[in-house]
Amino acid sequence: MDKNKWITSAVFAGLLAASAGARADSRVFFVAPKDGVTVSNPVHVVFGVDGMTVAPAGTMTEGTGHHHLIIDGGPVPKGTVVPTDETHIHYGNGQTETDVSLPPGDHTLTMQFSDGAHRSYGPEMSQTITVHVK
Ligand SMILES: [Cu+2]
Repeated sequence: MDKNKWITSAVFAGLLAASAGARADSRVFFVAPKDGVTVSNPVHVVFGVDGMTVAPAGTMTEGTGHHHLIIDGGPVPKGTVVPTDETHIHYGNGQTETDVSLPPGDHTLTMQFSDGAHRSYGPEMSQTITVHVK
């Protein structure tokens, strides 16, 4: 009985440690575009964040990070470095808005907040929306 209680406590402590990267009340969200809208190129994207601070890549201060836009992908697992390619765009100067051109049709846009070394804060610091490009 005592042993089980200790294990439960250890697991709980581990969960707390694992979530230390982002505060529980932090989130990111698309200010624009809105989920489900029809847009035309160039698509103006505005990134929002609550509970953390945008800082240029290389800044390793706790509670800071920068935005990434992932086209037709999904969130990057916590602790994994966000790839750099045509569908994973880094805003390492601390930009909070951008214009992108997308092929006509339906696309998902995922924003992912990551630390100064581009390590993802995980799905809880991401948001995915769908847009229809004319
Ligand atoms: Cu990055």
